[in-house]
Amino acid sequence: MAPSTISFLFLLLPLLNPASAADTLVDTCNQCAATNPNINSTLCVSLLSGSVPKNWTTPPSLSDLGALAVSVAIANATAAFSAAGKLLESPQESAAYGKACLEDCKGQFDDAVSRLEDSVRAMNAGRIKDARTWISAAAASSTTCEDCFAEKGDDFPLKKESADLAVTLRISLAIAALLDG
Ligand SMILES: *C1O[C@H](CO)[C@@H](O)[C@H](O)[C@H]1NC(C)=O
Ligand SMILES: *[C@@H]1O[C@H](CO)[C@@H](O)[C@H](O)[C@H]1NC(C)=O
Ligand SMILES: *[C@@H]1O[C@H](CO)[C@@H](O)[C@H](O)[C@H]1NC(C)=O
Repeated sequence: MAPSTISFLFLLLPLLNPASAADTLVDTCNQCAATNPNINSTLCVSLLSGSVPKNWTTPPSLSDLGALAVSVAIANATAAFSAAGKLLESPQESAAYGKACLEDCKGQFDDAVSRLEDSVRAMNAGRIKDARTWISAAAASSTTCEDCFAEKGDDFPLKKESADLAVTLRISLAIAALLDG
C-alpha cells in the first residue's frame, strides 16, 4: 500500500468509529427484529431511546442495552400491578371481574417486577442464562394472570398493560439471546 493511501486511511479512522449510542441502539433493534418477526424494530428503537440515561457518553454495550430493555419492562410490569390494584379498589370493577383473579394478577405482576429486577442484576453480572430465566418467569406470571380470566370466560381487564409488557419482554429476551450467542 502506498504511504499516501495509509495516511488517507488514518484520516478516515475517526469517521469509521461506530459513533453514537443511537447507532448501537438501531443496530441492536434490527438484530432483534431479524431473530424474532414479532419484534418491530422501529418500536424497539423508540422504546429504548426514550429511556437512555443522559449520562451515557460512550456507545452502550449490549448488556447495557439488555438491562435498559428490562428496566422498561419493569415500568410496564409496575403499571400492570398498579392497574390491578386500581380495579380491586373499585367495588364495581372488582365485583364485575371477581376479586380472586384481580388479586392473583396483582400478586403475579408484583412477582414479575421482582423477577425483572433479578434479571437486571444478573445481566449486569454477566449471568445471561439467569437473566433469560427471570425474563421468562415474568412472562409466565403475566400469562397466569390472563389465564385466570380466560378460565372463567371473562374479558381480560388488563389486556393493554399485559400486551405492553409482552412487547418489552420480547425485546428484552431477544437482546439477552444476542448476549448469550
Ligand atoms: C410500556 O410498554 C409500552 C410498549 O410496549 C409503552 O408504550 C408504554 O408506555 C410502556 N410504559 C408504561 C409505564 O406503561
Ligand atoms: C412498527 O412500529 C411503528 C411505531 O410504533 C409503527 O408506526 C409501525 O406501523 C409498526 N410496524 C408494524 C409492521 O407493525
Ligand atoms: C449514570 O447515572 C446513573 C444513575 O445516576 C449511575 O448509576 C451510573 O453509574 C451513571 N453511569 C455513568 C456511565 O456515569
